[in-house]
Amino acid sequence: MTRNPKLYAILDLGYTSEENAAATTASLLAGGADLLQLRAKGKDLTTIRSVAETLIPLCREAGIPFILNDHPALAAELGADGVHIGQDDGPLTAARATMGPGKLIGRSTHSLEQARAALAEGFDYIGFGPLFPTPTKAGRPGIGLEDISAMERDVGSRIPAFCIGGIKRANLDQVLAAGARRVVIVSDLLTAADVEAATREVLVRVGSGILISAGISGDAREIA
Ligand code: TZP
Ligand code: MG
Repeated sequence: MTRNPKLYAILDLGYTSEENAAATTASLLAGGADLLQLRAKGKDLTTIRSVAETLIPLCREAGIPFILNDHPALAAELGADGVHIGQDDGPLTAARATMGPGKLIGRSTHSLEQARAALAEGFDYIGFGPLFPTPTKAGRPGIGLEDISAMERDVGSRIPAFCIGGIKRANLDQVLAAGARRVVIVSDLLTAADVEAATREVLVRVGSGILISAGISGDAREIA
């Protein structure tokens, strides 16, 4: 059944230790995260592989797609449900060829123009941001809230588009009021005293529960 993803959670090893990765992921999933990404900047492939192998069964059990940040070849080897790549990580066709059919391929976008380009290229979903400057992606300026409604109109109505970057429970209303319909929240969830409760709170606040046409697209519907 087609889902209407609202909250994309990222297990970022910059915030969560390898030892706590599985327990924290279990909390994100129990709280209702719709997708789960493993982000492990600066970690070697052996570490990423071993953490991923503990998270994938949790995601499978929850029926939630497991997405690897970067490393399409490792994502394919692990049998991940998708891979997330940045602006400098090459074209969709290369990632699609590596991953094979029926997998989710997402693109980070940092402007309305890049969001439109990712849609035109055929990505399954996008991240849009960072809305605000954030230590999780240090050195990148915030793009602000002004373009969210145009992005939702042009891109988010066609493929899932997740606003990202500096979003917290404390500013979530502002982001939603600007027109965001789906979000990624990293540090505010991973550093919450109760990760499961924080995740659930975000989901309730973002989700109207109304199915719309822009579900996960194509073959990937099956795993979403
Ligand atoms: N891409 C754009 S902003 C960002 C990524 C991975 C980090 C978001 O993390 P946080 O902690 O929710 O600001
Ligand atoms: Mg990348």
